[in-house]
Amino acid sequence: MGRLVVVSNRTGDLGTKTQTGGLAVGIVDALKSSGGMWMGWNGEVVDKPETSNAQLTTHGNVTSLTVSLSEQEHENYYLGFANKVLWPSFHYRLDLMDYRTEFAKHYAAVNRRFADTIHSHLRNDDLIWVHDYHLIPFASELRRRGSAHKIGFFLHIPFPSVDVFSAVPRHGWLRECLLQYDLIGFQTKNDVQNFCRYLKEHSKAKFLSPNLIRWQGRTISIGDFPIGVDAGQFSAMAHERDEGIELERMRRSLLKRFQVISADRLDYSKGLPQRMKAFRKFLDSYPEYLGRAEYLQIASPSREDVTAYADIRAELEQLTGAVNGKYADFNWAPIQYINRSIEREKLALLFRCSLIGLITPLRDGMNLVAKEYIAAQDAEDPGILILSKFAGAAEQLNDALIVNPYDINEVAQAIRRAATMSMEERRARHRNLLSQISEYDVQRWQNEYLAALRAVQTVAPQSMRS
Ligand code: GDG
Repeated sequence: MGRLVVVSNRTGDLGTKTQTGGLAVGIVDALKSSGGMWMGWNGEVVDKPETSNAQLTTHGNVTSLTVSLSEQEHENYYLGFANKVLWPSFHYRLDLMDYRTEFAKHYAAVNRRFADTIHSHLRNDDLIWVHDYHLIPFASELRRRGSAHKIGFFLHIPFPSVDVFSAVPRHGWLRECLLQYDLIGFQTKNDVQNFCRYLKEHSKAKFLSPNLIRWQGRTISIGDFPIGVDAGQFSAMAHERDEGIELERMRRSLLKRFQVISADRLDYSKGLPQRMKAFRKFLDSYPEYLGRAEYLQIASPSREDVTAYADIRAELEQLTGAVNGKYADFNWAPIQYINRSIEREKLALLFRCSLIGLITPLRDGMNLVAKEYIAAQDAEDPGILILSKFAGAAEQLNDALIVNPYDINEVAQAIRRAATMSMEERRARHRNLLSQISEYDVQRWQNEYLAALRAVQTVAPQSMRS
């Protein structure tokens, strides 16, 4: 079996024993089991990066290959094309899309530089797994250099409907680039459908079967591979400090209080203002919960150099102030809003002692927080997950209370329903949810993706049409 080569915008930390995110754990495990290389940006922005500046470090049988970005590349490739064009449009926010030709130029150039950097390090039998929207043109750049490797792509964010994708400038080019992969993986069946529908309407690709196409002499597989979490590890973290949790529980039950929790990167796709308004609506409609229900929103800072992110932050601060100003009392405030990242262990504990996990993105590829919230619960006294129907996770997690995040009343009603749900129903729902996330965990995600990539039939690459 050949090595695994992972390429992503940022690399994970191979040096530390405990990886912070579930995704990093999955990738590091896969890399260690077959030996391999992880390539990406090292997070540094420098004056003049060159291919020869790439850093190579080895940890056991895994090598990390990193490059830095120039100011211009960071501005145009990362903040520009990736986060002002692809991120908003793939999340159905065409209104926030800001396209400029230099964004696309640098996006292509950085992908070219990534391909140049890694090319001489590749072995013929390497299996290459490329991650996410930053690197769509990566395979086409490698093919241009004669690569006949099996190259797979996995999109972590949603693939939008035909009308939305075809509104993205250069979508035809993006399509041609995607079709240079051997396996194109998405989070959900809905994403696969959107992509296939787009191909049928906008390309001459021939469908050999629903998930297999023929294009320019090559065969390309398309599939859904819903990403999961390491449920056992997250649950263990949530149960580490039992004593503190019990005290917190007792305090809450004495005061007849309960906590609603959300944790997200502060991103406009996550539906934070709508969620706060739903909580306000819940308090307006059910004043008996004043003094009892607390909503804790952890919003870790993200992409602060992009204006749309600063705007959403200001809106949240204003909303928190307004709701607390109206309802807070000397010993209670309805909303606790934390605009910084907190330790993963603490997050797990907080999930465990919160009665309701309120996860209502307007769009999300999957949403790992929803799965982590389930993993953190006590089977005997589990909390309830309220989940947006527009999170990829909703395709699997039918036993959550599924809501339309745009419908403030519906979300407020769901909070009420959760607050009054019987223990029997809570346990039954949690049992089913836990078995879902345990069965479809992060290990299974990477096993199934890599098995599908190994199984693809490749033929010699064709040069791309411009
Ligand atoms: C993209 C897609 C897809 C959050 N706050 C803190 C913190 N987190 C952790 C969570 C979770 C991760 O960050 C967030 O993952 P999500 O999946 O919820 O969202 P994105 O970052 O948007 O991820 C998404 C994912 O890729 C994987 O494919 O599911 O749809 O958008 O693990 O726990 N972690 C710590 N402190 C925090 O304050 N330590």
